[in-house]
Amino acid sequence: MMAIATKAKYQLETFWVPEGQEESPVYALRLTNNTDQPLENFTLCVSGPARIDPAASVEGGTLLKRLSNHAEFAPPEGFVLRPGESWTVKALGMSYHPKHWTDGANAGYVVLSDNDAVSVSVAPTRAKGDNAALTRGAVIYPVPNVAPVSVSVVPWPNAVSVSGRLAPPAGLDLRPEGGEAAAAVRAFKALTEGLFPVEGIVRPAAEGGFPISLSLADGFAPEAYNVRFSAAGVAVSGSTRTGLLYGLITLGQILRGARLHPETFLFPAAGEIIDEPALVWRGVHLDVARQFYATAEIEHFLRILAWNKLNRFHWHLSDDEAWRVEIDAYPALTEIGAWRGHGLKIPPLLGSGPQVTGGYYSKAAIREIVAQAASLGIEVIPEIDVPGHCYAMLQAIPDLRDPGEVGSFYSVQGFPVNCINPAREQTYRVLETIFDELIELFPSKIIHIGADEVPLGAWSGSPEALARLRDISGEAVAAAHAARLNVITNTHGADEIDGSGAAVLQAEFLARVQAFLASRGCVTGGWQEAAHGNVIDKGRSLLFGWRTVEASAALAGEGYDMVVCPGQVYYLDMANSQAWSEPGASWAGWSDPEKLYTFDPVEGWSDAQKKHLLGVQCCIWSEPMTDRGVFDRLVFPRLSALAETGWTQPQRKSFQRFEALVGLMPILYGIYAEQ
Ligand code: TNX
Repeated sequence: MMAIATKAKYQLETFWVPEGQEESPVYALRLTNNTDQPLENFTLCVSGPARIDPAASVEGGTLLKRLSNHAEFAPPEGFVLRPGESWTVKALGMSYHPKHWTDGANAGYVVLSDNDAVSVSVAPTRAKGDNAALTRGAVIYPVPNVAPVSVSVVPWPNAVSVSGRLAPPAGLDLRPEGGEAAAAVRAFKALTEGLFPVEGIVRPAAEGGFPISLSLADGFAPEAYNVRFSAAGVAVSGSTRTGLLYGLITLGQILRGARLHPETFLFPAAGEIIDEPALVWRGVHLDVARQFYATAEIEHFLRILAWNKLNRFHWHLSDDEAWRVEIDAYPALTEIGAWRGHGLKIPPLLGSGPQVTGGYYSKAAIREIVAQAASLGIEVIPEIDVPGHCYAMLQAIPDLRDPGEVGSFYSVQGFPVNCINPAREQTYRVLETIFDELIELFPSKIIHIGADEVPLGAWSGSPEALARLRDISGEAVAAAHAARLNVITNTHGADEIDGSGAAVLQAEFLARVQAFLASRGCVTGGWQEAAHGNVIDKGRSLLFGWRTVEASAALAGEGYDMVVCPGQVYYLDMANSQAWSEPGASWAGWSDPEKLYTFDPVEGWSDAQKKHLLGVQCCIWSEPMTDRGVFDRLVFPRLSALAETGWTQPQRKSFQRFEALVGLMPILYGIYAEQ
């Protein structure tokens, strides 16, 4: 392992000169030498969302290496960077233009002639002509003195008829009847202790707890509940443990509102809340490949999901940038695939610096997380993204590529040859072993296999794949596909591959993988591209519609069960506004909390199509999440807005009410914007 010096005496600043300025659009990187020694025989490596793509040209230096957003630049031959001086290298003609301060390089280092890496301090990318202060941290939603409702509950329940006002009790003295009620109490106690450790929400009568009886009753839908208030105590009922837990969460929220904001909210003396969710699937997807989140972070995040009555955690465990789940049969997947760093098979990407960074979830950690989720009414759906998005997997198991493959194709994120090969028996052997291990770990009957963003040119240089394509579709299709080799696509968004040779090969692959999963009693989850070729069994699949609501409706019309998660509103890596000063991406659009809240996920759907609607989901892709203050700003309160869309009947939604209540909802890292 090479030494990594940590004293950052070199400084990197990056600039974006947008269209309309005096020069043509330019992405400039300026390195300054703040040491007292000249710097020579060096290169500069950077990573961060911005990619120097093949359409770009470089001035002031040479681009030595590029892997997605990792780039290595060399200064001109013989160049010496003297103390106090700067060197600028520029990229022109980039097909993606940075639009937000998190778009540019957010890590950098200098590599010296002995291969030592020296960290460089990096300032956020500035856009020329824009001096607005850069924002991070969640926007604060102050609780108003007068709110449109008297009790604080998010997502808003479907029937609230409460009256009277009690002095807010100090806490809740929970008195379960029966085993399921006792389990709901245990889960609620752990939940509130985790989220609000010093509030003592659950407390015995001796400490001022107000009596709450809790019992199972017949006649409720699976997640439905009823909370009945009286001056002597509260009764919570439901037909399941989760229903009871949800009743307690509603009660806990009412208690917090009344205790923390007594001028605005009350604790009722009479009346009841009768509640059930509008949609079965109220999901959150988290990409842990682009950035790693430790078990502690995942567990706390799950608590926040439960507090929002969100019930599906779609865990994106692999991608080009990393593989995050321990697989006994293939230890290389995590030994190699879970780590990035200078000199490793996966270089620093997306803001990870020269040091070794990353991690993976051991099987023990996953079991703990899955059990915690189950206790909170959350089903965990694992995703292994295949056959595309497999760069990390292929570093660990190169056998999944045709050894005779020549040339290259690039994914939309700029990874070369990142697809495992559908024409190899080895591919299925390895995947089936991996899926068997996942099935053993995850009780969910849904295994998500990704299937998104396979490039148009995938496998066009693989003799094995071309032979297979010839067998399925004939010589002409195979020849047309072979002609795609080395043709650069994907420079203005993900390729549409429907009808192409890549789609035919992917369809073959998916049909086979799905048949395997079905033989294990599992439903195949996939992004909407899994429908290409119309080969997967609709009765045993669930698709995630990330493009438009119309495209999701059309797939529902074809008979696919759908979860709706359109990128332009439900992708929480998209910025809150178009401003440069906002963090996040905006290739799919942008949405502030109100836009997300008021968005109708089934606009224009027919009744027949709605029969195939399972629910809604927000997706947290992690490319811009190098900074946890960015995470909080992007995810909250939009996560709660999605939760209310999933839970509350459309006619009962009100953004004005949501705005007044959402300030009481917890956020993951507790980082708020400076006021
Ligand atoms: C598209 S939409 C992706 C992800 C990226 C995301 C960034 C889809 C299924 N794939 O690989 O992380 O955009 O917004």
